[in-house]
Amino acid sequence: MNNSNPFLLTDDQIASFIIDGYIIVEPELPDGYNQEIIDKLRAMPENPGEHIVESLPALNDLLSNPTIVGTLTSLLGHNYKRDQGGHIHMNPPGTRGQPWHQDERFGRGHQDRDVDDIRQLMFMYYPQDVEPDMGPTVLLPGSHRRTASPESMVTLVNLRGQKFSIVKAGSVLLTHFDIWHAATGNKSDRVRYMIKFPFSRTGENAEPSWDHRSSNIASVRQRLDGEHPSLLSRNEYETDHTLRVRTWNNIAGSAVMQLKSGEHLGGPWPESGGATTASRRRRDMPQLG
Ligand SMILES: O=C(O)CCC(=O)C(=O)O
Repeated sequence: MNNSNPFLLTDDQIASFIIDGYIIVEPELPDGYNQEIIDKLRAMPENPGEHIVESLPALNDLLSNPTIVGTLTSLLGHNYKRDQGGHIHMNPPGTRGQPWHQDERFGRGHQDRDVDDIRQLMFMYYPQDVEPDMGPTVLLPGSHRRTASPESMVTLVNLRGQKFSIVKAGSVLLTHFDIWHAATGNKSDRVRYMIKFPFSRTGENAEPSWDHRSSNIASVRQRLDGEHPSLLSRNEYETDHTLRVRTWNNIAGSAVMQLKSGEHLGGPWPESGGATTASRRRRDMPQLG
């Protein structure tokens, strides 16, 4: 692998993606590029459905941008591909927010998710600055390891730890396909556009496809083990941690890590008034800032 490509992600960025399920990149684009895309979007008589690139060939410049190629290669391997599908999400003033959801993969159903792997991503490009009142996308970090029925998600509103994609024009939000997300209501007087494409892995990595250094394994492991579990459910620490390490192992080829054995759960019986193993561990974990 060519580790000298400056556009590949680092081990630390891969660890963050495994933990949180998203990354925001700001590719360097020619002056006027984002405005050109907006002008063309405004001039479109109707939504072209999934024929986005045919209708807007200038998007090829974004898709071949070295930052985008480096990020997709890092997360999906050298032979990643853009899948059929995609959508131009236009969020005009006065639009109400969507319910939380995980996108559906054609033919796989809502319960079949990649909880311990990175096989498909969503690519979301924002051609204009997105201010808080313009209906940014909201997502829940870590939720890509949780499968939920669409019926149960429609009742959810604000979730602890949710993050809004309040971004500069030209930013691309790349998420694990299964992340919980939604468009929020646009309370401004400006249209918010977002162009979304799915991308997939086509083969298994023999070695990491990002800028990996074996000397970083210990610090990556510390982050996968120690960072706060998904905010959705604090009592699933063991599951969450195992799925993170399995995700690393599924994408890292030969650079595998050992899964923890069950032995760390042994030791002295709890004292009266003391804490259970799980709550002791939580106390030891860094607090959210
Ligand atoms: O428009 C947005 O911000 C997100 C919409 C979206 O991703 C969806 O409908 O699946």
